[in-house]
Amino acid sequence: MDMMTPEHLIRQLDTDAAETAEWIASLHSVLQAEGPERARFLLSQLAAAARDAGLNWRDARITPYVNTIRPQDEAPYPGGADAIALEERLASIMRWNALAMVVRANRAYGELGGHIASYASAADLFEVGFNHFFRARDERHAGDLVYFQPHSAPGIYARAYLEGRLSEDNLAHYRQEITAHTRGTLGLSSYPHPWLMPDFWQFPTGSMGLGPISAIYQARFMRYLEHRGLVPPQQRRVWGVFGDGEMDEPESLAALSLASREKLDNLVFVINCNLQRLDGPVRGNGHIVDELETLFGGAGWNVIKLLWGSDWDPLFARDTQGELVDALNRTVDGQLQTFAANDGPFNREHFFGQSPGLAAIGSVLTDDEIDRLKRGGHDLRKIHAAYHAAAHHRGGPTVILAQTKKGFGMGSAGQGKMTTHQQKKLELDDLLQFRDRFKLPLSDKQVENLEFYKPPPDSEEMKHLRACREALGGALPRRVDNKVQIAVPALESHAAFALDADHKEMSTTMALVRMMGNLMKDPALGKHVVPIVADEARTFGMANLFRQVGIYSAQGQLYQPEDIGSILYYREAKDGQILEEGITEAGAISSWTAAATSYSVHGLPMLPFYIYYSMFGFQRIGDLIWAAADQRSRGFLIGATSGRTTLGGEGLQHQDGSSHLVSATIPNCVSYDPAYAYELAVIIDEGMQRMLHKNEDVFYYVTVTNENEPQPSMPSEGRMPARADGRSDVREGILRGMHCVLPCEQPAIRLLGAGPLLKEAIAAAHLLEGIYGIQAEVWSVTSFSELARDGIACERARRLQHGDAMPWVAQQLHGSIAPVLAVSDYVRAVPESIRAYIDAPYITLGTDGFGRSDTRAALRDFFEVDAKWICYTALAELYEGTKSAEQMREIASHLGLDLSKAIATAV
Ligand SMILES: Cc1ncc(C[n+]2csc(CCOP(=O)(O)OP(=O)(O)O)c2C)c(N)n1
Repeated sequence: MDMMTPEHLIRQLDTDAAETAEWIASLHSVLQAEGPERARFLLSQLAAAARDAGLNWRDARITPYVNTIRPQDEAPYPGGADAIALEERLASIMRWNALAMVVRANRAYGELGGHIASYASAADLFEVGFNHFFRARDERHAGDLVYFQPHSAPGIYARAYLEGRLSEDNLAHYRQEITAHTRGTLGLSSYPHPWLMPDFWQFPTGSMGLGPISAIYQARFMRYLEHRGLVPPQQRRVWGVFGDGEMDEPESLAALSLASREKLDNLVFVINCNLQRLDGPVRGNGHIVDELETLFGGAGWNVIKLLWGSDWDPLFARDTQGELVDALNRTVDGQLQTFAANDGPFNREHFFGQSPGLAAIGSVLTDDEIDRLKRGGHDLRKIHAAYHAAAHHRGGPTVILAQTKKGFGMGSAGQGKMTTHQQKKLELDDLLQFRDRFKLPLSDKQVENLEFYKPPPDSEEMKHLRACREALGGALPRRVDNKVQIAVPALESHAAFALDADHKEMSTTMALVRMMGNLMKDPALGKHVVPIVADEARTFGMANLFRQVGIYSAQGQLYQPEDIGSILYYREAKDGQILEEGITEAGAISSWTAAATSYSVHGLPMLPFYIYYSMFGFQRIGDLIWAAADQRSRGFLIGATSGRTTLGGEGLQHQDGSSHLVSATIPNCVSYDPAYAYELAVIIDEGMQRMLHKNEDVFYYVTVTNENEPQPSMPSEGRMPARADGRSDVREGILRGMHCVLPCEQPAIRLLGAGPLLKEAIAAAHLLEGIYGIQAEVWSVTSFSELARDGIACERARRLQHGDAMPWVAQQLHGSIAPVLAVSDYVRAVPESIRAYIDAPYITLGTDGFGRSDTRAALRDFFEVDAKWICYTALAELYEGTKSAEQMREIASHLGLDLSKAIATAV
């Protein structure tokens, strides 16, 4: 063990212990005589004097390895010792049922997996929350929001079982959702997944790190709604219980300063510091608690260390020489884990045996008592005191660093073992030991059969369990699927300029921002719109919104902005509508998710538009979008400055060729890459109808570009089949993925152009006709992914139901066998996704490879997606077998193309 801890060094540096003692005595007398305010003042004066003297001194920010809350400051436990005894029994029962659930599943099917050790360590942390703090939503209170550590899910199910919310049958189908469904029951998802258990889980946390950042932005969004007067202020809190290993994820710590900057005293993190992660210790050679104390404290959080149980208090009282505290300070986490994994005699020898003073302190305990010494996170009284202090803390968020034992109570089968995270099968002996350890009223046979246990309904435990939850508003977690509808304004009211654009020049980004501005003026919908940006509003021409609706700031605006004189000045306001997140796509998407789930979380539908550089969306924060999808988000993600060749000079890291490939993999994400402002208008309108009016759990990903071009009006007729009312249905084509923009009687080739490359396809059609006399038809493909999904569904329906379902793309291209050539500003895999549904030769052009800086024209030539390359590719297809290589080279040279150039994907 390394003996050179800071405290050890301090002892060595203390050249005048008597003088040190005098200073400390002075502090104590000030504290006693004049109280903590004065003591704090004096300390800050001392620090200032040290600074003036050039001492360059700074508080180490690490406090000793003991509880922050002194025993005498602990809030009394509601119900006292009797309640504690009942709650401990309940926790034991939940521990058993959670364990039985996992072991049973794995006895039957070894492949199912599951975790015991995480909940074993977190059970008491959860139980104090459930019994005394976590407020559920009822008619009086909108409820707290609780983020549950994902691997503890079995424990949350175990509680719901005792509460009568889940049946034994449900528990027996843990991690068997498909089988359960075939048996007419509900299976239990591995981790919190609102998609899979929509009446139960509110927040997905399975991917480490997403819970913490989401919880922070959720607390912030709660404040936003209050400050904008959209929900009444209530004492609501966001509680997040997370793992200490999980804190290594960048997202876990990324938004800490936002929480303190915005004084989010509605936010409490409980970090379950069992000192282990999956493979081994989180910080074997240090203290994760101290590291987190420094990080959270430095970010301005109120930090509460909850390390030792009440049975340690008398030991600390006897520690007059500070030897015990010293020993704890220098015992690193790897060693603490070893102590957790071993019994009383081992701990007496190796911990208390370090010095005669320590041995004397430990001598009052039997080996069994040493074995049972509790860590803070397993002591209900201490946990309650910490939660109480956190709930009453004002002016900022609180983190409780709760020390626990991983696999608590699993004995030699798991407690503190390196392998405990993966432990899901226990031998009978271990199970019997567990039963005895937690005094469960189960016979050996019942243990062997892994029977679930529920005390009789009129038992003291069950009465207590019910009374606690009733006092807190009912069961939790519970997701409410509100069906509140918001009237969607008529399309013409906000998008007439796009529908009748009449070749006015504008980019689709400009059109989007203008529509959004109009929507925000709508009397019914306006206040529900939440524009979100990550420091890019000006890039997207949104500066006018600064003035129109203001930028949200919890503090209002405490300064005179430099541009106060201008009409578009940078206006921050407490009731501002725009969420300007700064340079954090992870933060912005977390805000978006909070707004996009407000319909359920707050019973108040909101309509968020998060507008960002498309490259920094699915690629950068794809997992957060995946979690938002799981959470049944509703809103718009706007991938702006999108595409590989449209962003001109921005180059490799910025040019996006893949977001549509990724978005297509998210089942409830509806993606579009529109070319025209009127297409965009129709898509936004449909999205609003589906999300706000029909309450569908979908969200939209729409790419827009900043390329200014003449915008056509929406055609009043097209090639679409006439509807019953006689009008052609361009709208349907836009929404289903393609519509014809340049019809032709007998095309020799059909060109499918998407997004910004539609104009290249049209120009190619003119080249083909003008130079080569070849008739080409042009289609605007607004969504390859919608076409592909439809294709997959029809193909399956034909195979399984033997009907004649025909994919939309096949219907549209039906009646001709002319080759089809598709071009996209995204990788070729995007247009390739519809190949199976095209009954003609099909060729695709796309932008595989790295982006680079140049003009749009140069980039489109480089990626071989401009009008000339489309023209050449069409000719190559049409002349196949009829023109020689020499003739094709001549054609290329006539078009100005270099056939010997390197492929864009070359390395
Ligand atoms: C992003 C991500 N990476 C990896 C995992 C796999 N994983 C699941 S739990 C776990 C260890 C968790 O340790 P900790 O946060 O300390 O929680 P404990 O189970 O110890 O309470 C890991 C690596 C995951 N779920 N998410």
